[in-house]
Amino acid sequence: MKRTLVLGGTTEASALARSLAAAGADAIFSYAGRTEAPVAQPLPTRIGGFGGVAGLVDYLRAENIGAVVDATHPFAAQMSRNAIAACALACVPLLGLERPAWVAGIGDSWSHVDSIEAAVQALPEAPARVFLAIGKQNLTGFAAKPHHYLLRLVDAPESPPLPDCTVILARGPFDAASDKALLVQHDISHIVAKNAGGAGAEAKLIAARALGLPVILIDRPSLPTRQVVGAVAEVLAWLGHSADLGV
Ligand code: 3Y8
Ligand code: NAP
Repeated sequence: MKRTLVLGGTTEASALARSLAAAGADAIFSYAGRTEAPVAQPLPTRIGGFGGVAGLVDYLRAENIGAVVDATHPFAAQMSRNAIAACALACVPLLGLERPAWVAGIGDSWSHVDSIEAAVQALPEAPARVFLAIGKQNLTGFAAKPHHYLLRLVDAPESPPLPDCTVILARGPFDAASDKALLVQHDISHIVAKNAGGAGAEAKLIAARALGLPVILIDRPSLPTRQVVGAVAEVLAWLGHSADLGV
């Protein structure tokens, strides 16, 4: 019996895991191991990198994987690129489960930048109070600007990531009311975020709209062409076409 490998780490991946478990599918869920205690999944779970493309090819063969669903975050570009290469080499079907990028609506004051460095440049020169909701990777560049930073991280950092910052620990998904209260409580003037899409990270943008705050949004990296769907039901249908997957 062929197994399905789910590359996880997002709200959509967790929803897919619940559907696959309910369908009695033979599937395994994969985390990178970026957080100390990731949310438990209702599927057998592996944690840690595969060891690049070659390691993933070996894994696909050794575990008799018949299909891969890449439900990783849009900014997990290296994992997605590796999955495209490894599935091509191992001749294993690959499907991306991806949420659409956010699009500004009425009342939004967003500026789009194409990198973390461009986000730093887009911040004002005069001191501001910035909600940096981009996790704990790639923070050092923001020290170049004299701002107070509010950081929301999943795990406590070993040392303060920036000279003038407040760290709060939270895993999300988040809600707009709480994020609005957070922005007011910390007297935030600017928000920096990744264009992650999805509902789990959108709360801060809804809160920013309500408060009329500017948002600097970092574009998601581009990926090589691959088959992509936007809903769990489409993944289940795709897996259903491979009858031997038993889904
Ligand atoms: C380890 C698994 C679920 C998944 C929940 C989603 C929603 C909450 C929003 C903010 C933004 C941020 C960050 C964020 C969100 C969901 C989703 C999402 C953003 C967990 C998880 C893992 C990670 C890794 C972590 C990164 C960091 C990014 C925090 C689990 C909770 C900022 C991305 O400490 C670190 O090194 C953290 C690293 C990659 C980005 C970064 O560069 O630092 N996610 N997030 C996954 C693994 O090991 O494979 O711990 O349970 C998953 C979720 N994070 O099941 O409901 O689907 O987007 N995660 C961003 O979008 O900007 C927080 O605060 O508003
Ligand atoms: P990345 O930069 O694209 O990947 C770096 C390396 O981490 C990969 O080459 C792979 O290692 C390993 N890896 C990544 N995702 C994996 C997975 N699901 N299972 C097994 N190994 C994985 O990844 P990232 O941006 O650090 O994201 C790591 C995890 O956090 C992913 O699960 C992602 O969905 C989740 N996440 C990321 C963000 C974000 O902003 N980046 C936001 C929310 C959630 P090997 O090369 O050794 O195989």
